[in-house]
Amino acid sequence: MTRLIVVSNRVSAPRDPAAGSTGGLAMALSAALRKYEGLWFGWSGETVERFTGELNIEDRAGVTVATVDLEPQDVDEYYNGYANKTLWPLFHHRVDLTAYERSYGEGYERTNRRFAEVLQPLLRPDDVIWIHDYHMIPMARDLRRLGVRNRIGFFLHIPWPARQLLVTLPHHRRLVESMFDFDLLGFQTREWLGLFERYVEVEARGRILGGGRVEAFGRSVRAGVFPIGIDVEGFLAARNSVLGRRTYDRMAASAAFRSMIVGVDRLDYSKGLEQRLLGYEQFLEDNPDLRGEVFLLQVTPISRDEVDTYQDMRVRLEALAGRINGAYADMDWQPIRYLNRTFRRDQLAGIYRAAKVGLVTPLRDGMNLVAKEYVAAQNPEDPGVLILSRFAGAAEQMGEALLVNPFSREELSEAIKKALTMPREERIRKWKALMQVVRDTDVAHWRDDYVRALMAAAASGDA
Ligand code: GDG
Repeated sequence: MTRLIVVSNRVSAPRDPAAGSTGGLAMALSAALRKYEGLWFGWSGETVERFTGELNIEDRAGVTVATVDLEPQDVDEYYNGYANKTLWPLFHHRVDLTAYERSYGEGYERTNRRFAEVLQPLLRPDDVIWIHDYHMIPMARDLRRLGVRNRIGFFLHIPWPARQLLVTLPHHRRLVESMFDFDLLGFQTREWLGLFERYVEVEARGRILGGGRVEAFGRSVRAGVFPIGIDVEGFLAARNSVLGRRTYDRMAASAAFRSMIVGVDRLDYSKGLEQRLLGYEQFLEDNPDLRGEVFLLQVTPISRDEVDTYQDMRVRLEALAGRINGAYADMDWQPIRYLNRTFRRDQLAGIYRAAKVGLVTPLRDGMNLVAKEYVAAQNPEDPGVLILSRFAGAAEQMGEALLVNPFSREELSEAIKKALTMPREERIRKWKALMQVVRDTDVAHWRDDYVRALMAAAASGDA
């Protein structure tokens, strides 16, 4: 029996799947594990003084979860350091925010090695291993060094950066070379795959072979595009649940005679929140007659608060939202409702449905699932309009949205006006096309497509 071994930095299998408060990805991966059997391995989120490699194994709603505690130094250097202060900003085109610290790189390599050493004894010869995201790029190399011959796949949830930026990273070749120890590399979009191929051609003098293979460093690897999606049925059930409906009613009442615009994003500089607020301010400035007729509900849970950049940004956003409200609000109207909190999934679904406009304007984003959730939550008879950044991976699939350049306040202002005044037939036509894409490429499709390709990928070896 082939087992699927899922590896990710955080293991987020829900203890109670019915609670539905965890993200779509966690639900999909747990469903995958129930389908194929296997286990989910990663960091427990806890620290211990000295790394022991001791595993905590538990059953979470039919999914076996194996986690390991890390040392505080690993968390500082590998997680907060290399993952969140080096690779995340660099891969989101923020060289200005990228930390080039030798200790971070060393901590990253050490921690990946530790993960590999703990996982290796758990593996059986038929297991297929699926490693997720930028935290764990070198892990296949470390597993191979320990003699692991199994199929190993990698999926990158975030963008692949332009070559000119990636080369600012010391040891960038070493990082990319380690990717050739996988059997399959998965990217969210053709654009990210194209940038990876370009790097390989120019920096590693590699070649793009037929059949989705890339050759360099004397080896070859399969590389393909697997756009991630949402659990559409699960999301529709959340929307139709008691709480989903109740939230919709509450928001619809709160928005009576006004149009709600919604944004939902982790507090992260990649999401373009400051530019979004400035674009919305421009819209208020350009359309005095529409002030009082709209409001923006911006749901922004705090994230990565240990990192200075995120704390600074939090302060700037608070000031910006406060300034815009101060300048434009009236005694019975406030232009922005800015919330640093989370909601349950069913509540979010109700909120999306009550919003006439979904504002999804990241400066760079691997895919962006909020765009898909917003579409899935709409009323087919009277759907809202999605405004989507052309720099989100989702834009490659969702061309029927109003695509914008999120750096331009004028474009944002015009798109908001256009969305608010779009005739119903046009909204329905666009929504149908978008909903088709959301359904056709849902999360089960992503998972099955990837796992099938990984099972079929020839074991890596010399090119
Ligand atoms: C990474 C990549 C890629 C947000 N606030 C609440 C809440 N959320 C949920 C959303 C959505 C998820 O979090 C965010 O997903 P995104 O895709 O928008 O963004 P990242 O977190 O940056 O995810 C991204 C993704 O991985 C998957 O590959 O698309 O490009 O950056 O599901 O709904 N959920 C709840 N309450 C909230 O307040 N329950």
